[in-house]
Amino acid sequence: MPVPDLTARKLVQRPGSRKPALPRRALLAAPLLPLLGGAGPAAGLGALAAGKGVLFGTALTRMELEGSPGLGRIAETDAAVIVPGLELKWSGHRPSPEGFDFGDADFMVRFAGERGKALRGHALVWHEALPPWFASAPQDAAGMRALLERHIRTVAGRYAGRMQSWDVVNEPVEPWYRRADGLRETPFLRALGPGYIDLAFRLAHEADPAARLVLNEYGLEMPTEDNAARRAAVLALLRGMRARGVPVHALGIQAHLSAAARGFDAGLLRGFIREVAALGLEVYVTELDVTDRGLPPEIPARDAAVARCYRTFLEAALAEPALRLVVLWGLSDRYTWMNDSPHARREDGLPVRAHLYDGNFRPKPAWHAVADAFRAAPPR
Ligand code: 9MR
Repeated sequence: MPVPDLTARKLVQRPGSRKPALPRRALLAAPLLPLLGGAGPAAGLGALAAGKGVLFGTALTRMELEGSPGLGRIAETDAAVIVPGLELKWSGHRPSPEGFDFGDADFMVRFAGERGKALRGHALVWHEALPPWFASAPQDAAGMRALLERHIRTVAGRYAGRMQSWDVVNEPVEPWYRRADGLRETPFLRALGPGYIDLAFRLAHEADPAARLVLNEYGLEMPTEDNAARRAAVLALLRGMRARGVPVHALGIQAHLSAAARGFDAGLLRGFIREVAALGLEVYVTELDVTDRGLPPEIPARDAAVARCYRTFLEAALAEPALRLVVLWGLSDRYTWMNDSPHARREDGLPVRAHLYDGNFRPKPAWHAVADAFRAAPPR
């Protein structure tokens, strides 16, 4: 049986630029990361969230920032933490097996540093967004171990002290494979077995002992059988990691939501967050966005439903004190992966209105819904 196209991310990667890397000294001279509380502008969502002890921000890319000054302005206002959306993936800085090209990643680190923003790294190990040469790299245990060691030491080491957190392993779970442990079969798993996950976290911790280390996963928030299997696999994985003394600090719930989906169960989400917290871990919402696929075309109705979805989800998640970070997977409808995904894009061909700002960087009802959710949240 062929592997289903479960996530279907089809956007073309921007090839890494050839600009010289930023000297390490310049990186270290950037303002030290503002952690919880001190980050963000005087107004905006970042400040509202910080008032409740939550770090709030967005993913962005260099290409988007260079294409739209308006995007930089809203990010400056609302985000206290910036996540480079492409630049820290292997495809973003590994042009060849030998080489690293940190031009784009350094641009993003500078963008955040110059504005006093925290940074999160995404992602050290992911089965997607691998460069073309990866397929012909050694896939045996020794070869894969050497590849991971060099990659994580180099990348996490370069930005050590600058990252509030790192997504160390992204999307390791996929019940479709029917393994007892619920893990996804990836080149890393095939070469090294499930131990590749522990290995990646240990390497990341050695390279950047200050960063919070995150296991990031999707499909965890809905009361469906599929999501239940994912929750169970994630909990089992995290429990084992904690028992083995692996340096894992948080679970990242991606939260790619759908405004048309029915049956969201706040109690179930809160119960899951509490189970993760009971393992001694924090919980982050790492990639929040809301597709309006399946809703009628009228904009006011779509915007209202999307806003409701943001508010309902965040009110539930923020009610749990373990929830410490909320990152949106984009701020404006001008740039969204959802129009390129057969699962998230609209069937009528209209662009999705999935984010807090429209394509011209004007705030939508969703912006106010997120603000209201933070205002209503208990402090932590
Ligand atoms: O939004 C990202 C898109 O622009 C990229 O083409 C794609 C591959 O790099 O990744 C998308 O972001 C994904 C994230 O890295 C992991 N979780 C799902 C996100 C949406 O597909």
